[in-house]
Amino acid sequence: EKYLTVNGRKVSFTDEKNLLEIIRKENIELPSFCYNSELSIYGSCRLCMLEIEGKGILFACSTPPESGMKIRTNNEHIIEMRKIIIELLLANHDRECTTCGKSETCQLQTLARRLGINKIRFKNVMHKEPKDVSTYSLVRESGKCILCGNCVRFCDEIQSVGAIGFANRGSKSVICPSLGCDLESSGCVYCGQCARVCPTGAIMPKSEISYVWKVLSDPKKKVVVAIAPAVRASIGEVFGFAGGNGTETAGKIVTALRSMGFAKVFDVSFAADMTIVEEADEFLNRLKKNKDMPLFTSCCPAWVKFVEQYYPDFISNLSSCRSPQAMYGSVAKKIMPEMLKISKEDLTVVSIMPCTAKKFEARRPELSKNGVADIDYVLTTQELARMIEEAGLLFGELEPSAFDMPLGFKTGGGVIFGNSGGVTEAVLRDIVSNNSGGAGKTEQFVFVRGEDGLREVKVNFGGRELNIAVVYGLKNARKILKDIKVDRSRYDFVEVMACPGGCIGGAGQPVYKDLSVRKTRTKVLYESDKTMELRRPQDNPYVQKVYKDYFNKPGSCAAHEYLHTGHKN
Ligand code: HC1
Ligand code: SF4
Repeated sequence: EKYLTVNGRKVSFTDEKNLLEIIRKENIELPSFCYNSELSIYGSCRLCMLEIEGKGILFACSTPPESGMKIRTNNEHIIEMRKIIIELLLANHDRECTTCGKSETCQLQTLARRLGINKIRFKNVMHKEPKDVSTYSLVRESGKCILCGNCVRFCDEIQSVGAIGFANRGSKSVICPSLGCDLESSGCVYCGQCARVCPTGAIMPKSEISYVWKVLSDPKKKVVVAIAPAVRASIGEVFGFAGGNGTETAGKIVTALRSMGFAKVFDVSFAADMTIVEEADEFLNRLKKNKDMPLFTSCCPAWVKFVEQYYPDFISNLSSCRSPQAMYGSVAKKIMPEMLKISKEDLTVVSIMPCTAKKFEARRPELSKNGVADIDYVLTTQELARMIEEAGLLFGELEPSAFDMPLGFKTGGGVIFGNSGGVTEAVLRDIVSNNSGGAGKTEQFVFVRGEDGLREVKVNFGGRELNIAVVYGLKNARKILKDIKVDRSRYDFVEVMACPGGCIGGAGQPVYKDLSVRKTRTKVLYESDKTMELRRPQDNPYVQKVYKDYFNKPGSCAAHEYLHTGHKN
């Protein structure tokens, strides 16, 4: 075993690549803006400086450990240097903290407080550019950028999109959309992961909170809302309880939303069950005809935009099924006016998503009828938490209550959607157990689960082998697409989610740094699935009833009108 000492404490290490990893494992706070274990080492912020006996001042993120090193993370000199770094950043920063959406979760603010900075010794040189509000998903404020480069590296290294980059040199350095002007024209796919790794408020999900409060206070309007699967896995983090029981958390969310004035509270997992029923039918048809194979899932809007923009040759491989959010929207707009006894114009449909790209998806012209969008507003989990706070509700104290019917009933298959591999597992629960004529043991497909961003599984199906790829991160998706270009028959079914871990890791979720947070969220959804009365999407009695009343059967003309869409380049 190898040892070094940190602030006089003996610490063992094994294969850690740098001192920062070792020191943080010991629960010693060593600040850094630009270090992110998912990304390459950049070493720009210089905050993780430390003193190593015999070597002087070095940076923890870029120094490999050596046995016997004697390290100090703090002394008067280091603390003073860190203060200077922070003060220099603040002298060039839009310091409207009270009105910043990142207030209280901003790492710059936190560090300034922790270092006791109460005065900035340098002249303010901040140059304020207008906000970039060109997209439905994100807002950029360059005056809040500290040039850590996390966004640039995420977009490049994990998503392989390269929509943002550095421009200019020296003191004129800025981060900006790659093709110059704004994010909308940069090739961005709105995954929002740049915002998740931004330590400040330089890039943030775009808020729709004020519109939703406004419509809630309009006595003429009835507002219905639905929460995405992944929301129940993370909102507790904001209110001091991470993990927990997803079903109970969802129940608390229902109570909160009712007390805010929503007329009906539904579950997007209901629509996820519908998506599976429809997509499984589509898959079996394509498999039979060997047409447009492999089938690509299409519920992740950042992935869909990625294919449309960068791989138009593969558009026909995308499932034509609308995403669960979009199915919920079109079904709600179709059936709710009658159920609520109101005119179409008086119905507002809101969804709550872990995702920034869903805001963009909802604005797609194909997902509207006669110029009216099926989904009127999309809030993120972060925005839901903010609204709960604004409403003065103590989330932890709320008694859970039940979702409204019919769009509030779901099976476990609709809940696990929020995890990478969840869509695949739900499809398998549908097709394999239907095909074998049995109830199907839902636990038999757990092999599609996992933490890797690129997983391959084989499943025996009606005498043949199905080859399936489960992918998250668009760079991984690119790899798979390259393979498929070479060999079209390599896979039968490909699930892609843009965000690490799937929707639970979406950029609309509460911001996290520690990767264990993702594991906890994943577990919440799988545990929640276990407690569901029904686990296979096709067993959802309300889905069956909606088909009977409105869409006849999967793949019917009516189903195509309301539950499918076209993708374009
Ligand atoms: Fe997702 Fe989906 S699972 S895309 O990850 O198919 O956002 O949670 O709502 O639409 O159901 C997101 C999550 C979500 C859709 C479903
Ligand atoms: Fe890149 Fe995603 Fe950010 Fe767009 S939203 S700039 S694709 S990381």
